Amino acid sequence: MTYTDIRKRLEGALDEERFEHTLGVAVTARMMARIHGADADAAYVAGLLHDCAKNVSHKDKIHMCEKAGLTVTSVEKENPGLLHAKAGSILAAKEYGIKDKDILNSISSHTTGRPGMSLLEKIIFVADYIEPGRDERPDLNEIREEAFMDLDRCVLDILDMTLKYLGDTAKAIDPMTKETYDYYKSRADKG
Ligand code: DGI
Ligand code: FE
Ligand code: FE
Repeated sequence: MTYTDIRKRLEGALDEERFEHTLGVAVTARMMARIHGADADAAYVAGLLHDCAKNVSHKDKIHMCEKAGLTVTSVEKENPGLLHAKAGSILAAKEYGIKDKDILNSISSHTTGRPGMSLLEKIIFVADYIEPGRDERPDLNEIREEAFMDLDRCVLDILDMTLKYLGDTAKAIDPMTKETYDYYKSRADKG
């Protein structure tokens, strides 16, 4: 599929706001890839597709993941919104013809992160948070600077804010979010 094919298909699969967000993540990821020495085309495609399963029903997401042999955890069953990441990587492979494992992993890990993310995974994780359409947080300017200067620090700060936000709203914390935080925190502490 060409970029245009992917964008057209996504435009049909997502609502307008989500499609705009997707374009924002794609161009942000492409710029970050240039700065950090990652593959800019891979970053663009991963950015485009990272939320491709956002409008899939909860039932279908669970079904897709189980059919693909992926474990669906109890937290994911109770918060099926989390599953748009794993389901997205399945859809990206099946419906958008993506074969690159690093792109598929970047889609799969974009919501909770995971310990030991690749450069591309970190870029997508961060680009999702800082794309220009997301302007609701006052502390985003600092995070946006970090995204280009110190990627690991930026990943850690985003996880920190996400955990605080989840705590404030009393939403269940996915153990993977906490594990990812602990991993990047211990690396930062080691210097
Ligand atoms: O899909 P997006 O909205 O672009 O962004 P995303 O994939 O990062 O999803 C954001 C949502 O995911 C946000 O409302 C917080 C939620 N989230 C992230 N980590 C966790 C989580 N929700 C739960 N319940 N537990 C988590 O650990
Ligand atoms: Fe998402
Ligand atoms: Fe997103």
